[in-house]
Amino acid sequence: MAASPPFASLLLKLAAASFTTAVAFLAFRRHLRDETIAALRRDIRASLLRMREDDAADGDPKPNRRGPPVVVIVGFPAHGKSSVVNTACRALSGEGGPFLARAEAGPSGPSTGVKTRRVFRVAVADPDGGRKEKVKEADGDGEEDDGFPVVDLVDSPDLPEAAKMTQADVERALSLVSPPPECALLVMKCAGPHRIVLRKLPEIAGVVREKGLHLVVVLTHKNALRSMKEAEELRREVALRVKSDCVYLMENYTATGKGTIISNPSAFKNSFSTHCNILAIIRQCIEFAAMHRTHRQSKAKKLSNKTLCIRED
Ligand SMILES: Nc1nc2c(ncn2[C@@H]2O[C@H](COP(=O)(O)OP(=O)(O)OP(=O)(O)O)[C@@H](O)[C@H]2O)c(=O)[nH]1
Ligand SMILES: [Mg+2]
Repeated sequence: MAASPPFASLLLKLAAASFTTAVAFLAFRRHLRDETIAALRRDIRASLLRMREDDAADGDPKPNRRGPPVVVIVGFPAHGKSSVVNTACRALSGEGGPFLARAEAGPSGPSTGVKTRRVFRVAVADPDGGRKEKVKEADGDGEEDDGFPVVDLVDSPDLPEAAKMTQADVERALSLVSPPPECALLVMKCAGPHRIVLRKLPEIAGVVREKGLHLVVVLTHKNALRSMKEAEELRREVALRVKSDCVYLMENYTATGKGTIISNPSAFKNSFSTHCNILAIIRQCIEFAAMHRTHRQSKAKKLSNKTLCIRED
């Protein structure tokens, strides 16, 4: 039976109203998401600028200045260290469009990746201003990028396979970095067998703490987990083993995903969850780096005061 004209027009109006509501809801959600990302970037920029001001106020001659905070990325082979660098570069510099890899990520499976330490100096885009951001490989001399708040991400050579790893390997991975790291980011993948890796976590966390550094853990390949419950259980177990709540789950941006330059450049879309996670991780690392710096400075001051007292005596 055909609907009568008033009833049909009512249906049409209802459909139009529902469509408008859905569009408004999507636009509002998009706005909220953009605001969240912008707020995270603003926080990161503010922390970096504060660190730079403190550094300048310290009055040290230039050679003693620390420069940008240094975050070392450590982990077992092919767990996603280089991909974390690439994801961080994309999110921090506010990039859109096709995927652009800065760090060389190897194929999945046995590690074939970079065996030398590489430092990536990443400038953080200003969410409220122009897009003058850039990423470059740093020469490690502590020089600031002119005017941009920057952070140094060190893609370190991997640790040996978990079964063969010793404390000395972790120490070596941390001490190879120059200038010395101010925070450590441990990368571990959720996919595949990880019992042996989990067993090694307390050892790694112990060495990192002995070096006076804070540890942040990122669990990559998040999409390989079947449920939220599984993800939460893994997160809790890792947090327990490393004795820290700073454990994040994340799906990296990778060159093998859909929408890369080769497959379909226009199809690569930023993910809200990946952006949020990596920015939260970097913000945490910078906060830890700032704490580490303050602690070192106050220790150095105490030491110099003591020396002065001894000389006066
Ligand atoms: N699905 C998925 N793949 C990832 C993720 N992170 C990394 N990969 C893939 O895992 C493989 C290894 O990643 P890399 O970033 O090269 O890992 P790595 O730790 O730097 O490896 P080595 O330097 O060789 O030890 C690559 O094929 C990446 O594309 C992730 O979160 N999800
Ligand atoms: Mg690598």
